[in-house]
Amino acid sequence: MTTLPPSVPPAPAATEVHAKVFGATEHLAPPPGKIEVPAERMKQWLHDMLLIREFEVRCMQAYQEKKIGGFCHVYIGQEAVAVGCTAAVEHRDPIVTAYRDHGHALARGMDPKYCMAEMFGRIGGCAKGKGGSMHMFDRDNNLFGGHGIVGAQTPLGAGLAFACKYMDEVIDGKPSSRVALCFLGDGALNQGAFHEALNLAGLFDLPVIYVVENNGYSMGTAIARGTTMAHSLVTKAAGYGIDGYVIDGMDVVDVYAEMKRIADRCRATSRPAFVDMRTYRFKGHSMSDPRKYRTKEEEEVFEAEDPIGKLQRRLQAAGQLADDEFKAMQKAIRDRVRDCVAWSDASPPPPPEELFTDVYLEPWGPYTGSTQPEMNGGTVNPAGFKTIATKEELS
Ligand SMILES: Cc1ncc(C[n+]2csc(CCOP(=O)(O)OP(=O)(O)O)c2C)c(N)n1
Ligand SMILES: [Mg+2]
Repeated sequence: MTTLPPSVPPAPAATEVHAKVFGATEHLAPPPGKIEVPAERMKQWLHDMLLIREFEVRCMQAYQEKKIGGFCHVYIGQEAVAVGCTAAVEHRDPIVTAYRDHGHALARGMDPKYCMAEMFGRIGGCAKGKGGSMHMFDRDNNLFGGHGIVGAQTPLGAGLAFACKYMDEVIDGKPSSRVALCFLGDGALNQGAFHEALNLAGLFDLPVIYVVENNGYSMGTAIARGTTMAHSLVTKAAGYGIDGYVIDGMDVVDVYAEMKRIADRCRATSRPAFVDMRTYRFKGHSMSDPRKYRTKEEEEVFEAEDPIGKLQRRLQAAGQLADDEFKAMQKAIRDRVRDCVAWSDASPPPPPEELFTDVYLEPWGPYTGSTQPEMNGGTVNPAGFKTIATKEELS
């Protein structure tokens, strides 16, 4: 088995509040050295984080207006994680995530109108309105969901890495060249599936990075109340022979710099990695959470670390972002998301026929029919959905 050098040594915790939320002894690693990121690239990240923030604010409004039903978990506060991580890998590298997935879809490049229509349960959505908030899926952008069962995506992350490695090495006869990113919440750490996935990833040398979006809470349960070794999650990965890292998920430049280093190594060695990404969700778990399990003071400490404000100030201090330019960026994003809402409002709900497509309807399965969403170039044709395989063709 390949031996890897240990991760960067820990630095002191930022404040007592951080220590209270994440534990006292395992702290943030400093960036490995100065990394040059062109201002234009940082501005793109600022834009992408603002787009996610605005999208989520409009989702919350639409939810209040009952345009969005079911569950809705917004990503506000965690934007730097999806944006920094996707920037650190290549577009052909697959990504899979949990149910707090709108940010990942947008960061990966899904047109926000398809994402919003999916939220609204409309035929124009990325899954034709049949998946909803927790099931964003975009094959062209190598996003393999959006998964509602806590931890369900962790074996899928191992499977995606296995498939990529198999295709590269066995089918194409070349070295393994892709890295899978598997995001999970801190709550998923206690699922059996997570441990089975890590065991196989370690055993089979799978190029997958498990990124724990550690926001300190699993619904209303503080991490230390429900998880052993909460102060040092990397020890869980060590048990499977997997290298672990702790990253400040509130700073997109740090996220990018650290993740780039980890992803490059994962790609070169075809070995898995584990990341304790320290972040914070500014809103409740879902739309019906009064947040009684944490204090206002604690929220204020993390709100002061808002990843958007942090990058904005950094660019402004460097003379790279004029006030007018920032305002114009904000306005363009507001207009764009408003258009997405209007587009989604105008999109019809899926017709009854769609109940019988994309499902394991017949015992001889897998599909009795499927239509492509508009996002994938399909024509939405409620009257005549197309059969892609018949029973006779399959037998
Ligand atoms: C197997 C399973 N058990 C319970 C639930 C209910 N549930 C939904 S979200 C959640 C908390 C998960 O928290 P975490 O993984 O930290 O993600 P976060 O919400 O913080 O992003 C739970 C218990 C579920 N969806 N699946
Ligand atoms: Mg959590």
